[in-house]
Amino acid sequence: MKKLFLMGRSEAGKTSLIQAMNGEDLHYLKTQYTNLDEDTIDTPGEYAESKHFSVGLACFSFEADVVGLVQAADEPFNLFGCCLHTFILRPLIGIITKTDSAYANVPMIRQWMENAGCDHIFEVNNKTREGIEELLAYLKDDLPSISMEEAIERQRHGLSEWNETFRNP
Ligand SMILES: Nc1nc2c(ncn2[C@@H]2O[C@H](COP(=O)(O)OP(=O)(O)O)[C@@H](O)[C@H]2O)c(=O)[nH]1
Ligand SMILES: [Mg+2]
Repeated sequence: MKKLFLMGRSEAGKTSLIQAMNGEDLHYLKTQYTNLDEDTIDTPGEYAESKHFSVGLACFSFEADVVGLVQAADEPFNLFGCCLHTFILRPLIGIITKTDSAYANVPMIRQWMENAGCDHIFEVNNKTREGIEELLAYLKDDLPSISMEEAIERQRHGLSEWNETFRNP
């Protein structure tokens, strides 16, 4: 299973997403500090909201296999800039929560996530667990491990280490 690191503003639904992935009923828990468990890393939204702390997110991401950008479908503004994937040395995926919200604007959040450079975008409702199976299916397998030489070769071609389309010449 790929280890998933979650980042996003407070109330985006990160902690609830972990509860939904674990098959638990949602129960509100303020995230006071970074929580690590076997398959996930949950961070307080305040990290994403402060320019001083946000650098820490890049550091935590090194502990993970995949970085999940979490944004609720009814978020009124975007905290994350374009090409976010360029300073994170992990695959970046987008997870849109609260798709059930009366104020949901999924196409707008998708656009933000595409601009950020997300490889895959998942839409979930943590309350009903809709969309959770698709996310779990993506996370199911470990990332293929490659040798140092192969990693250097991919970097030489300007490709990410996990790029599936790369073939050795
Ligand atoms: N309607 C709806 N509410 C959600 C969903 N996910 C989370 N919430 C609610 O949003 C609030 C904030 O969720 P939380 O997981 O603590 O956000 P975090 O700050 O990103 O960890 C809680 O009251 C959750 O019950 C969802 O998919 N749909
Ligand atoms: Mg939380």
